[in-house]
Amino acid sequence: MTTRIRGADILVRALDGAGVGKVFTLSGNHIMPVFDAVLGTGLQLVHVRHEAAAVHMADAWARLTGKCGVALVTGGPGHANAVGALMTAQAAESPVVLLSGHAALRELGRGGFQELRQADMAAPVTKASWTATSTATLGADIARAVRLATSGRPGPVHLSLPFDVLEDAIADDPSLQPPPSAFITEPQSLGEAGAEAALAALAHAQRPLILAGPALCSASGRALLARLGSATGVPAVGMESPRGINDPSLGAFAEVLARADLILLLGKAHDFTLRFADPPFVDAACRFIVIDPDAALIERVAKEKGSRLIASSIADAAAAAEQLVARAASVRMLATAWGTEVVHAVSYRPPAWRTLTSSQPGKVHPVELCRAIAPVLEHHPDAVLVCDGGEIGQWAQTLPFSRRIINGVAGSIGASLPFAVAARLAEPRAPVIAVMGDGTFGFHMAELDTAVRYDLPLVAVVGNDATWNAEHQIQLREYGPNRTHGCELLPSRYDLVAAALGGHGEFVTSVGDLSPALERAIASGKPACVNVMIERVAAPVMKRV
Ligand SMILES: Cc1ncc(C[n+]2csc(CCOP(=O)(O)OP(=O)(O)O)c2C)c(N)n1
Repeated sequence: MTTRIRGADILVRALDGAGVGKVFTLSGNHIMPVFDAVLGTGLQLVHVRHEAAAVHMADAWARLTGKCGVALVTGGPGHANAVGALMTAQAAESPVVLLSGHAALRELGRGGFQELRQADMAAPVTKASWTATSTATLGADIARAVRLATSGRPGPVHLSLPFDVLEDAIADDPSLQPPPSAFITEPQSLGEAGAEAALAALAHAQRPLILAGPALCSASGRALLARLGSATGVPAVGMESPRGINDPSLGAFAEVLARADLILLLGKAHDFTLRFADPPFVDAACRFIVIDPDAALIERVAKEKGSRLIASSIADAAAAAEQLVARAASVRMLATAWGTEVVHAVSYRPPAWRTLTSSQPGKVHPVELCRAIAPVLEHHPDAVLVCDGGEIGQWAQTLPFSRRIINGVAGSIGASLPFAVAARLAEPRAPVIAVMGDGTFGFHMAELDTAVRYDLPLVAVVGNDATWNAEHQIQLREYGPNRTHGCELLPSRYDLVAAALGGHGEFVTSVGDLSPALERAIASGKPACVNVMIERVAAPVMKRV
């Protein structure tokens, strides 16, 4: 007798086969067959309080584990809620698959429940976006989605799942499950000639720089960049912030960038983060090499820089970096003193910060906040630091710590609590510290409930200035102190929100109370909020002169 199998079971089997592990989800009519199919399998559902949070969690999971992150949401409004969060994953080059329930194929055009052109809606924020058309090909759809998300420049992929495609049962057959090879693609390799050309050009430059994009800004990506830097003698810098060359993590990097005579863009988009590599940010005579998985991004540099683009190759950034490391020994680099100069610039932090104290009673300066967090990170190299929010997120990014997740090039605030929940799942032992603004905390505060339900201790450190301060600072600068409005918040007790949801709360108004409060929050073993009243100051600007 032939066994019959539902589309939902084929889907779950394929996800299991992909080694996905966890699926971040929020229930809904269209996807209940999938919830049912998960029972008794190796997949774990993590059910959350907002669909965007499910995507943010899948994103953070992917960034920390290097595996594909999967979010599963219901059709129509559930899908619409999830789509916005894909932009953050896209700009962070994070491999995420968004699976959304969908009106049944047999109801389309007839006014089906929550019928929506979902694939069209997700298309601009994904590498590929489509709707499944048959039960028999669902396994192949999943393999394609995972393969696309994780290959080339990693990024999000969307697949809509019509209800009848999930519900229909067909005769089971081994061919319904794609082979392991269907989930992966061989990396695009740099090739001997491409590697030699890049290394030779770097060796002859006086002040070369290698710039990498977000895909190489994970802890392992940064370790690879460090190896690339020492193998070639050319400083290799990862860029993942919307503040680009002024990212406070990069210290006084803008000063050395302006003096570079050759820039190798290694999977780093030529874009606003580099101020389009125009003078005075980049020298008018600076030459470029581009190694990138996307021909369109190479084309962009050719158009922008003309003959100053001296070499280019289509290749995946990580694979290319490994190939450059392997071949670097054969090349004599001239750039050692320059390399030291770049390292000093990037690690620069104003000396005055060591002793800076708040001048406002009842408030802590963001520098003091970072000084209190630094020892926790030093004692726990496996900790995860999450930085989010406007100005306070920039201060937190000055902490020199590579196992971190920031909101990223999309410049979207609000993901930090979902990020922290996923970080705790990826790192069950060391502390997860998420620094965010008070405005930011409000986006996904209900995810503290998710953390409580799944017993995931994390520490949300809220820099509470009762303001959407980044925008307030723009008003101050551009329109003057008499025209600031529409950016005020209340000095709310977010710590009590955490306590009300079953977590731990700390309220801090003086620097002396900060470290003990952090320690108590970590020791509580609960999801915690340390609500710190801070001064309303602008993000740091790192100028050495
Ligand atoms: C999704 C999204 N909405 C709005 C903005 C614009 N924005 C950037 S920073 C910011 C203020 C953030 O306030 P808060 O989290 O309190 O941090 P602060 O700037 O006060 O340190 C806003 C509204 C954005 N970047 N992303």
